[in-house]
Amino acid sequence: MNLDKFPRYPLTFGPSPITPLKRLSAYLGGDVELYAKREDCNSGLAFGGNKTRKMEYLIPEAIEQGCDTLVSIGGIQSNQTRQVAAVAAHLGMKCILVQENWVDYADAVYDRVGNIELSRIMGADVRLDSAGFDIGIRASWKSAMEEAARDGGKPYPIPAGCSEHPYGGLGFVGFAEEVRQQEADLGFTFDYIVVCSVTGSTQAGMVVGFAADGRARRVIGIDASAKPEKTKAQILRIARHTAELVELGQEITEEDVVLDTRYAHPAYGLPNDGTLEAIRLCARHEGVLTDPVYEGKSMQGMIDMVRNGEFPKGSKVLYAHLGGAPALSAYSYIFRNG
Ligand code: 1AC
Repeated sequence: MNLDKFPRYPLTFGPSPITPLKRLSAYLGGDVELYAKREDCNSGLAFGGNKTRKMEYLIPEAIEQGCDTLVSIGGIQSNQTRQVAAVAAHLGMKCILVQENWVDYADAVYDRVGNIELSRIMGADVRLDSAGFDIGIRASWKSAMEEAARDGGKPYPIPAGCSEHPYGGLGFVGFAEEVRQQEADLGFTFDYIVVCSVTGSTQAGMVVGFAADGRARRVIGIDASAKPEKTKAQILRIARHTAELVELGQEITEEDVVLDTRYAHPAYGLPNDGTLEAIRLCARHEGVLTDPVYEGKSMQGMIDMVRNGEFPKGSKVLYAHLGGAPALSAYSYIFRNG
């Protein structure tokens, strides 16, 4: 496997920390040891997150092409768009963000606080669009690109979640390499890696990265899109493409993409009772914040699987915290009593 041939522009602090979730593990019976890899504090750029790691492999091309405007898309409370706004500000570029109405949720300040507030503070040109949830390439995003070019700019396209970008999977191949180095220091290896999936390139990169040591199927994706067929197909497609890019030397099969569909209900961006219980449990046992859109659902999945005995006794499970917590204030009504 050869990831090093791709240029990388540093946007993160370096390897993100791995911390034990000791009190949560004990609360759940102590048969499974839970750890978290903290992509939610991987960078000083507006709290960082998984997309900041991915952009390290996109930005060299944007710079090389002389681009002056990053153009991206997501839902109103998109983490992707907040991280693109931060990277653009950091590099002295302009930023256009199309923010679609992906979530049928009406907290009074949903479009004013959290991620979208931060993007506006960082100077992004935020454009609200009434279109609903879809992880594919969108007409509104293409026209934002065309408009930027018509205005004399040189736009660089960064699709939702960085996922449809040809290099969108590389960052999380690097994540797997990083985990292997950290495992050498820790003196043990993780049996399972739990990750939230929506647009797919985070899990796709991990599948490729962990395929290198036979652990592709130990990456347990927790679907949060509530449209799992599309998400799974996208993960597989991106993983296969990424495997070719890094010369993995083995085929990625459908069975290598494990996507658990039990926790996404009722819809993308909307928590169920189990999501809220998981958010509170993790916050109250560990002081670690997760959100109703992404990490609350993967936390819910991991907790439920421990409770059901789905991880063999003695397993070490690594939870990938991708950094969705800045959306929490947009759900303030749900948490008005804690
Ligand atoms: C859905 C890509 C996604 C975001 O934050 O916009 N994770």
